[in-house]
Amino acid sequence: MRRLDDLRGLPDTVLRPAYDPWAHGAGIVHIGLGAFHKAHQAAYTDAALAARGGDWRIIGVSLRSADASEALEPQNGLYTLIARDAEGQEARVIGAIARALALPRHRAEVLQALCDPATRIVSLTVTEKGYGIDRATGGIDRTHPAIAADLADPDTPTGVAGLLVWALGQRLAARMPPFAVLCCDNLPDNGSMLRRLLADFAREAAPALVSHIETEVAFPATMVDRITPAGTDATRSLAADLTGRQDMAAVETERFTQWVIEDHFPSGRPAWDAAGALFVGDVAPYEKMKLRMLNGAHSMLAYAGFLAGHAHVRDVMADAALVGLIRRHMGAAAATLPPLPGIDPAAYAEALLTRFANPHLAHQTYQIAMDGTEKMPQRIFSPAGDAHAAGPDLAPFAFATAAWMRYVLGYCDSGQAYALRDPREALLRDTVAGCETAAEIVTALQALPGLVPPALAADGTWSAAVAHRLSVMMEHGMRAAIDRECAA
Ligand code: CS2
Repeated sequence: MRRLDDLRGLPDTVLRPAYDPWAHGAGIVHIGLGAFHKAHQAAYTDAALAARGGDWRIIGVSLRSADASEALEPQNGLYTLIARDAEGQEARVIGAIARALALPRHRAEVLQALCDPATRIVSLTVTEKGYGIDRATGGIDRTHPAIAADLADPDTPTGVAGLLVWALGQRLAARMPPFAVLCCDNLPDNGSMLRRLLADFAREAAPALVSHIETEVAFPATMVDRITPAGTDATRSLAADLTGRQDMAAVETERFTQWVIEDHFPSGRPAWDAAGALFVGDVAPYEKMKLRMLNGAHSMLAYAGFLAGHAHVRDVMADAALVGLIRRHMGAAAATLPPLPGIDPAAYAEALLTRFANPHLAHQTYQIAMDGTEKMPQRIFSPAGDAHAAGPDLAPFAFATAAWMRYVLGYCDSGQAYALRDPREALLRDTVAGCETAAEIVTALQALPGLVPPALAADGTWSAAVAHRLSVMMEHGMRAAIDRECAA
């Protein structure tokens, strides 16, 4: 079968770019060329190019793996995006990606793209752990491998902070305007978070750049949303069936998509609004709602579901007791949020339940469970802290916290072991190794810096509520713990 490398001869059922991709230059460097970017920002950019044109194609960069580059470069950046839910399906070839580079292989090209005056935006999806943020201070985490390497050798950058600070320095020296830095990861206040990180890195690596970063570089905040599992062989064979082409870069996602962006792009931006993105003055309330309701429920159901034997989110949604707990969790999370004009939290929660139940998405609970120490603070611990300060019922957060702690033990109820896949895996394992009781585990894990808000961890009622649930999970298994929690 021919490889998908041009737009000719595709079946009529497949949508294709309503513009000539090769007639448009690149204006964005995107770091983190994974499935999520291909299903989200690249799709919005593709639609924006079709609607309004502009030199806004994307130079994609992977910091480590060459997989995305090897899949996309032979296809001239083209790939099939398959969006499915119970209501329907759409296959669309995306033309927004101009190049797919891997830093270890294409270092000179990546650095050149970052310093190119045509590059007006650098966007990122490197996952929470990709940045190297110290959760306790908001500054750099010196134990993060890329931060450590780039502080030692700032002229050969390998990580986000190192690359961006280096490139901003080159541009400033050449009297070229900075690019806007657009963080598209699920982190609270992601724009200011990244600004703080870069300024802190520069304080050591390039002190003359600190005030430039703090005052002259734009870091618009965003809330991104589209549930996109990692692509599999099944994705690629579905794409081949739909397009009649071999497509090594195909992505499957849901039909729902949402992007809320702070409109602060001094050197311009694609017409993402024409593609359905919402531009607002303050993204924070949207980000908080999504992190606490969608991602918070996701993490809770991933730990509880994985340990109850559910491989995928859609299987969890066939477990009535767990669905009850997910609904309860979303209600508790919604109670910690400020009202958002035009958004009804109850309707948002119901829509999330429908999205989670999407029968076509093979979204693994084990995938969502990974990187817990990077996800739990903003998804569970910080809303729990707010709920604690305000006084309402903490049971949903205590259950979610206990489920994560049970997962950290690293073995299923059957005794079978699994990898935690957390950047602090070794620390977590050491922390719980000497503990004998659930209460000891709770105390030890809550004492790790930057995770649970200290005022919450210090409250004996909270810790007892978590420890009680964890002991049920350890003694009677996750299934029984879910059923008991539901009956309570
Ligand atoms: C998920 C998210 O893997 C995870 O932790 O909660 O990737 C989630 O699917 C997206 O944020 C949805 O927009």
